[in-house]
Amino acid sequence: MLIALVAMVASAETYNYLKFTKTDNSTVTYSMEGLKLTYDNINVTITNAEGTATLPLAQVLNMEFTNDPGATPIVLIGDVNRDGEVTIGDVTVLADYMLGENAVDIDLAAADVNSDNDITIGDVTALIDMLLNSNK
Ligand SMILES: [Ca+2]
Ligand SMILES: [Ca+2]
Repeated sequence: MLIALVAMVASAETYNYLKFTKTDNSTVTYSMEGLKLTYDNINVTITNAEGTATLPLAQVLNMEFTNDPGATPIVLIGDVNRDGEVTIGDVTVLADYMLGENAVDIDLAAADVNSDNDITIGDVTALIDMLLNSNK
């Protein structure tokens, strides 16, 4: 499977998107820009210029390359300032936003670190926790 996957990626340079069909027949499409796939026995991890997403392999029915638009934007949770990584800079930007600096352009989906559909001080705390844990 690994060899097949690598060959598919290598031959896919003319395609713009990679589409996964899941066992429930829903599909997710990812931009090929900077695309990299890694997987273990449980998950396939899709990394592209927009971020990283993980799909359980058990849910993947089919994978195909396509030129269809409509790529699913990948949200890197915690990357509030959308620079592709989660750093202390994201805490600063999120804190600025919390302080009412509404001119601050943040990625609201990425800022909802604790996934309660609201941007609160709890997300700042969760983001700091995330950073502390990633530095262990
Ligand atoms: Ca960032
Ligand atoms: Ca939240």
